[in-house]
Amino acid sequence: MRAPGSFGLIEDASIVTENGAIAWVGASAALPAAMCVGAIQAHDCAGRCITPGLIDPHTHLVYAGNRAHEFEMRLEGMDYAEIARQGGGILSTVRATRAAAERDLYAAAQLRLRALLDEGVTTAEIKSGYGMDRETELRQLRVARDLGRHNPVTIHATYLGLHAVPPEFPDANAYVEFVIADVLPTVAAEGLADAADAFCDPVAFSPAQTTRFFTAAQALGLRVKLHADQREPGGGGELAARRRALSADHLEYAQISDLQAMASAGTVAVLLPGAFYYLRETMRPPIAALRELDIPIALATDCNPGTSPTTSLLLMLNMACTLFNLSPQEALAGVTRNAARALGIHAQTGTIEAGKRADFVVWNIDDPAELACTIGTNSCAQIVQNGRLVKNLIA
Ligand code: DI6
Ligand code: FE
Repeated sequence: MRAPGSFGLIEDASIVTENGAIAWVGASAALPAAMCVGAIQAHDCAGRCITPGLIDPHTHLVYAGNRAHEFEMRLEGMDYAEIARQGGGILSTVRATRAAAERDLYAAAQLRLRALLDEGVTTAEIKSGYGMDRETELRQLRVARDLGRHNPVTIHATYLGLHAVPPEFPDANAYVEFVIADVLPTVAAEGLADAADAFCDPVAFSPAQTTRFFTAAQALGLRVKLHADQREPGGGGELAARRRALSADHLEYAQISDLQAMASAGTVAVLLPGAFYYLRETMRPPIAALRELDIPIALATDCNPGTSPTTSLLLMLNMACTLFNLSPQEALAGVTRNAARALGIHAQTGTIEAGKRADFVVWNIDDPAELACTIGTNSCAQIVQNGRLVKNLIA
């Protein structure tokens, strides 16, 4: 996955790892003899296919409760915005998350993380945003950090400060001021997040409010990313690009001006086919223009209880191909090389290259396109994370 445009498959290859990093990769016939001396441990993968460890660059997997009832309501014809107006939606998950003890929140998130990891994920981003009061936001972020400490995965935590306006605030502006004065400084001082995020949408926060929040976050050293142009055009992509955001996510309604700005700023497009599917959205993200402008395309689960209740990143590969017409090669790049870019960690992971972290997955497949062509099939045989064999189904 080193370069765009091809899987870069090497037949009969070897990978040498040392101290958690990749020391060498290439055709076995070219393996330098010097690499094979000393206390080496060899693992024969018997011709299986190896990819970089998968990266899920957009999840909300720390939350309590479920929204099955809203799913039923939507099947009966009510739409997402109407459910939100009646007190459901994001705010119903906020109520459940506020009421949950830290250890219960951890246990619920651990189950979802386990499912993700089992499919070959070695790096995941986790957002807060279902607390909206100081205490619960910090609790969500601590749980995200703890998950990373106790699981074979690198976790990137994101403070989703502007997700919705909680009921105790009179308006969105008052809430933005609270977030900037009372939550953001602690998040930054305690190192609880790597980035800050906002939901820029007519039902959530305006471009002006988002900009104000980004300015405060960046002054504290946080990177930014944005939920942009998901339900209607709103200049989200352009705003993200102007603020040098790592990524603009969703983008179904992004306009050409958004994409041009993203292309010049190097902002990654993170597409979320699970939310597109679950909401029965019909406007597809502007794939042709993204390709034309050479904007890196990443894919993520958006794992959340309301609009993308999935823990399968492999399913997103299939959906990105069937729903958005990505090629299997583009889909795999979306959860490896480009997903790393969306988190600003492409120097450390996302491809199998010397010097990068030894994160890779051994699959029971012959052709890497199989990862995208199957539905609900987990062919993951082994996972190496940070140089350690953390899953092994090969006898
Ligand atoms: N966009 C989304 O898709 C999720 N959050 C956001 O800003 C939806 C979250 C939810 O409905 O609980
Ligand atoms: Fe999201």
